[in-house]
Amino acid sequence: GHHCWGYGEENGPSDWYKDYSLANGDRQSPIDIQSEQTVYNSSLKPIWVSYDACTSLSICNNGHSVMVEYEDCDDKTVIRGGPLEFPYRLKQFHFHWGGKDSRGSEHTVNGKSYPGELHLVHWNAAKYKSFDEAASAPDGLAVLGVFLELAPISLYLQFIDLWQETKAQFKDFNPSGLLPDCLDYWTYRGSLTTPPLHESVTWLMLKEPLYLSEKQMEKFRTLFFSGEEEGLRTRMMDNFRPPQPLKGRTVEASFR
Ligand code: 1SD
Ligand code: ZN
Repeated sequence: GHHCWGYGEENGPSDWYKDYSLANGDRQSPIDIQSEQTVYNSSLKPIWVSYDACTSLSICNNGHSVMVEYEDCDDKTVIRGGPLEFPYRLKQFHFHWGGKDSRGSEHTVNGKSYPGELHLVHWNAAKYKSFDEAASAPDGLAVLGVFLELAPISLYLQFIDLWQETKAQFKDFNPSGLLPDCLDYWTYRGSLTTPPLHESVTWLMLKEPLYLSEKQMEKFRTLFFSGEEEGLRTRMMDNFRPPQPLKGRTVEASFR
């Protein structure tokens, strides 16, 4: 495991267990959300997102995705509520997407894939000293997941022209514009969907998708996976892990 995991024929999700035995663990992500098997929990609170005072730092292609990072030195930018006992600070957001619109999301709903999925990654700074410490703790992270769905008209994505850069300054991007109006969600205890696959994530998957145009979906597919020589560079797409076994876990719904 010399950081050589990826999404290719030889280093893709079905090979990850060789370097990361947690790949076969008991609370792995993503999963297929079978809506009939989810359990409505009336005591689940609404998700409360406070992103207004956020400070975005940079946008980068990390070789696996495109990611926007945030300043996370205080509790100005947090998510609360839902099943969460503490406020969780926003660290970064990134995307997963397919080479075709028929695939790309990590979670699926009743077996249906969406063209992509947005992950807003937050950490528990009330209990842990750093993001890295939280990332391997059972209640360390909370990831808010939003499906990407196709629509003829869509919102303006400011960052879409910047992200070819390896790393670019990227100020004043408030990610609340990436959230749908309705914050109904499913929640369950899972893992990072990329190595090291730590079982540290409380997942909050929104029922409502974020709508993007076909043109915007195409824009994702113009990125390259990094670390390869010029001419051999392959387009970044299909950077998703398929659903993993539920292994007895319950998925709770905040809505009926
Ligand atoms: O894929 C991301 C990975 O890039 C990193 O952000 C990690 C958190 O350290 O989270 C995973 S994911 O589970 O949010 N896909
Ligand atoms: Zn992700």
